[in-house]
Amino acid sequence: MTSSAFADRPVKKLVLFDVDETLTHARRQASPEMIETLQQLRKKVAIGFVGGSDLVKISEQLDTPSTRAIDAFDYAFAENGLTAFKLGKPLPTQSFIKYVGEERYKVMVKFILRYIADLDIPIQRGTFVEFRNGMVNVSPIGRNATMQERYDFAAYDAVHKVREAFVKVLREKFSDYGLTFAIGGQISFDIFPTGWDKTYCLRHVEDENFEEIHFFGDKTHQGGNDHEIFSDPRTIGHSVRNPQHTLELLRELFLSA
Ligand code: M1P
Repeated sequence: MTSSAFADRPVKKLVLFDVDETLTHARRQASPEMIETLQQLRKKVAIGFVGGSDLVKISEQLDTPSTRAIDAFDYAFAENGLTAFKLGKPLPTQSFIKYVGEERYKVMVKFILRYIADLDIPIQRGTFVEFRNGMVNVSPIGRNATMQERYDFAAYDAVHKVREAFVKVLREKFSDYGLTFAIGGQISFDIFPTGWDKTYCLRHVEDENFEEIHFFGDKTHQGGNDHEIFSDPRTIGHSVRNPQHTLELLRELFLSA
């Protein structure tokens, strides 16, 4: 039995979505077609997003002029669910720095900044480390790269594996920290306590006893930041190529009847 929170939904299922390249193109806004399809879907089932980004960035992508993302979805999970809302109301949270501790964090962040300083890549910009509530995001090019610089870095990284080499070093050097290093987007990777991947958000939905929990994501391969929740026994995983593919699957699986 689900609680009365979703009594108006005829189907007692929850459908969760990754954001970048699943609901929207990377760091872009959702298309009107996607917004409309999600509204239709929400009449049948409960829906939620679970992104690695912080809420500010996800809101830029999923807010519309009339509705905030945290109101348009039943569950809004930023930073893998470390920032969480149910029906527009905040849920309890934990923090990365409390888990790691100031002293250990200082050792790691100094190592990261030195490593970045020694990188020889075509261009570097600014904001190489973004400290968030539930994770730290590290970007070798810097987070304030322009859109074009992002695409160029992603292409360069696909060949030169800058991020892969970086996380390999970090995994070895800080193997006793209990942390996961996950490459999720185009220009960066995330560092969070092991277990605080996207499966973290599932603890916030347990009380609803949904008959099924579906998850749609594009980085579902081993090492991708959708992998754990995609392959978790509590979810039915769907691997998508892009937002258009998500729309096709939603129509086929939920909206055709
Ligand atoms: O797709 C999720 C990722 O989105 C951003 O990655 P990037 O800026 O590298 O494209 C980041 O917010 C990252 O934390 C997140 O996992």
